Amino acid sequence: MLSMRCVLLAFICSTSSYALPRTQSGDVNPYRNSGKTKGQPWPMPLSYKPTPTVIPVNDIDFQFVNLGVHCELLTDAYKRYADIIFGSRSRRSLKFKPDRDVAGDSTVSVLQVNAISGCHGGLSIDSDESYTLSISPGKALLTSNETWGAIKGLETFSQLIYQTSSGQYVVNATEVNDRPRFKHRGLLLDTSRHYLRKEYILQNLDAMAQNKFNVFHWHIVDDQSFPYFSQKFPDLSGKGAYNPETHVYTPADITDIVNYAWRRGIRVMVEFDTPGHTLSWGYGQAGLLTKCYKGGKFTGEYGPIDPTLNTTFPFLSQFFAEVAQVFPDHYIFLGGDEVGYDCWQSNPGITAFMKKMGFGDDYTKLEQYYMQKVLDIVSGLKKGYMVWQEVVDLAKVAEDTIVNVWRDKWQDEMARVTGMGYKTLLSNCWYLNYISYGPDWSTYYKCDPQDFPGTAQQKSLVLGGTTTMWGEYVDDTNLISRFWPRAAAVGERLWSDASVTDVGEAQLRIAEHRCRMVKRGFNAEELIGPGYCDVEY
Ligand code: CP6
Repeated sequence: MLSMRCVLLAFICSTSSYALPRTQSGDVNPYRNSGKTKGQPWPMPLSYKPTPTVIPVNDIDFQFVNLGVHCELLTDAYKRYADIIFGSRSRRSLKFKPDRDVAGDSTVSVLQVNAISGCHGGLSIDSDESYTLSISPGKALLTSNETWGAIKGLETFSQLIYQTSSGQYVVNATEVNDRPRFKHRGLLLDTSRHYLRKEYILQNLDAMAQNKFNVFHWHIVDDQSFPYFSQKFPDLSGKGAYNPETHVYTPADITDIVNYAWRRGIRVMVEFDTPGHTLSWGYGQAGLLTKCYKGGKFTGEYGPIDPTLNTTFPFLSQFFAEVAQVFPDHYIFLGGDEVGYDCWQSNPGITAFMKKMGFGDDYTKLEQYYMQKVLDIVSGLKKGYMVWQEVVDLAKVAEDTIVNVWRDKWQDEMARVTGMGYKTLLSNCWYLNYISYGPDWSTYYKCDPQDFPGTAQQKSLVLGGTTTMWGEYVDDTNLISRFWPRAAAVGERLWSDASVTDVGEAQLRIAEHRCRMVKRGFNAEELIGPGYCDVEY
């Protein structure tokens, strides 16, 4: 009896105990994949109604047919998904020959796509990502209000198709009606602690698309290096990058990344974190950072940006004007976290400024003075901004500011920040740069950003969250495997309905989803425990 349960729940048995399931000699290996989870989507759609009817899919000359708007965004996506579903054309050598048990004139050879609008429309936090998918014998139809919904629906369609043991592509007759729970489903990459090459950033965008993330939060510079190539201030990367030739992102690189993301319905939101976390700015921009003093003497060390010099804000105005042009998204992330006061306190010029301004010895007032000026600069550029949580305690930020909670005791912080009336994002429970032995994905899965004490009004201010990969111990060699498939757990939490919380059910699906990622070429690591994927390497 126990062995039968373990045949059906092979993954669960293997996870909870790490012991081999008990079997009788002569039984088949209980780890063998039952195939029951094939063709199930991740993240779970709002409404997903599969039926047992298995329909053959014609992989030889499968076509996408436009019923709605027509544009390159869609034709590009059709080409991409044809390759994802069936492998690249050159590798498709099998003649389409339906298995006997799935044969008939029910074959699906076409996906009709009816996207009503949005071809040239911008991608924003208010873009409509909803879609419906209807698959029945002989007919498959995808509908959406905007092209962005169609892009999401194509991803789901690609996941519903699977191969039988003989290699035949099939899909179950299914009805899907889907839209995200949260508008902002972000993923943060840190390209300062380690430089990440463009090809890995692009690959990560593909993984994001497969998991329906829609914001790439690009923490592009920090204390350790400045890889952003500024046209107005080339010395910033010239002196502040790890290598000014090879370890920089040029305007052309950034355009490539923004366009690649856009085609997948992903916004690129850049972060320039100030006034702390800015040591690398100092090499190429003399006089920007605070000089630290000891015993009346300059120590040779630098602190946060110096808000008291009359060169600081003209520089920042010009710098952010450029950034606003290079990055088309409406939002710029302005950081504002972890500002230490020691260096400011040591500097005689700053002491004099504090006196003149009547700040007493309250350095939060100086931080507030700085932050307010930066926020005003960016508002003046007609951009919106997001900030780390510290900032709302300092400055009068614009009403529509989006605040990212990252510190511990996140439930209290979410209650506090939404209580102040701000739109809020959560990151604290999704630091995927932390690793531990065993299936830790379920802790990410269980964290719900609306799970804090507050009114319905407060909960409605939660726009979603961002999973992070702070880069101290991550470079090109382990970026993908450290993020994936664990980030998929966050992807489902942010996309699927709040009622989708069954870890046992999710475990079967995420194991299959991880295999699907491996099949698409991602080095997505094992996350459940012993087992295997039906994948041709
Ligand atoms: N870098 C920057 C970081 C962190 C932050 N800002 C960070 C520190 C500790 C944890 C998580 C993130 N590495 N610029 C804070 C937002 Cl636990």
